[in-house]
Amino acid sequence: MSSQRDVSKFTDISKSTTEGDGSFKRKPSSFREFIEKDGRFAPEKGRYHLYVSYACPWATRTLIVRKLKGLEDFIDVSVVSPRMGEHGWPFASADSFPGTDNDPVNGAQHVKDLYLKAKPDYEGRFTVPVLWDKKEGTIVNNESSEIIRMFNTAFNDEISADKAALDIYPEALRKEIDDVNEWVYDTVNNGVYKSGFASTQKAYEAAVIPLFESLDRLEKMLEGKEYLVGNQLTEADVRLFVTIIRFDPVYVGHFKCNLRTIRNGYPAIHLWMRKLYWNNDAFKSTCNFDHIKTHYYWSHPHINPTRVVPVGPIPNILPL
Ligand SMILES: N[C@@H](CCC(=O)N[C@@H](CS)C(=O)NCC(=O)O)C(=O)O
Repeated sequence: MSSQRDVSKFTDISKSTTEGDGSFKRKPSSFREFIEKDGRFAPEKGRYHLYVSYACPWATRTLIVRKLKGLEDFIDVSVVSPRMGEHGWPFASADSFPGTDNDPVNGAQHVKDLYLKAKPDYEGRFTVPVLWDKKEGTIVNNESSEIIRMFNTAFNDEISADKAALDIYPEALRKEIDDVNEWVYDTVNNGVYKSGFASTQKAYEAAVIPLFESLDRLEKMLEGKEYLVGNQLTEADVRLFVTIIRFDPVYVGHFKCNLRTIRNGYPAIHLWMRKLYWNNDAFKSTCNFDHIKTHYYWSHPHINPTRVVPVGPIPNILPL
């Protein structure tokens, strides 16, 4: 399964350009349907398939919530190769990197094939995660922030009572979670990309300074606390974790986010991250440092033309 249309300007990230001022602007996701009871996409066991990369922070959010909510038997997963090349994300059939899957649903060679099957005239980035509906043969949603909201509630009638009771977006904390998410997304989750993809000194500094101001702010928020919002695990923790876990191994070097490291500069964030990782398997089992490091250092030849992957830091994450 592969398309005839030339979509290389969308698949090859080294061909993507920054804005006129050298800054990186992320485009909004295109597929925005929801799994919901009595809706077009009903919460049926085995109906949906999740395509992810272990390397991608946005995709990893969905893997963490899938695991937290015990949805492994409801939604199967395929993991792409971390080496995102000229055709975008490849499946194992196109690049058999260890820990990579074939596509058992569509037989796709690359993630772009899924998008073009769902929408032959699609023009946009071919991103993961992709939540695929086997019944209609289309993409339900490719926006991680919405996929995790669906996973939080859509299957609650089908899963065990303890898993259904776990609510990472509880009514009483929504306002606070939304507020945190907003600045964390802009300056931290996307801030590392804005720093790393900036093509002028000015655009880089305009991203990296606010990034570290936000880390300073998060450090204060997490002092003496287990979780970011309230006294419970919420999606604010999930959304921040995927960036922080990649910080020292990748963003410090590859994206030039090197004012401080998490392990040496932010004791409260560092402890919060390690507790989530070492004490909760949903975080540890969805984290693959080999995929993470290989992806960034290999897939952005405009930033790292030699594709050499640094050996450190050793270890990738310190013990508790
Ligand atoms: N808004 C999307 C962003 C996903 C995204 O940008 N994924 C990156 C990997 S980390 C990707 O697949 N990029 C491929 C490309 O831009 O060609 C989400 O949060 O789900």
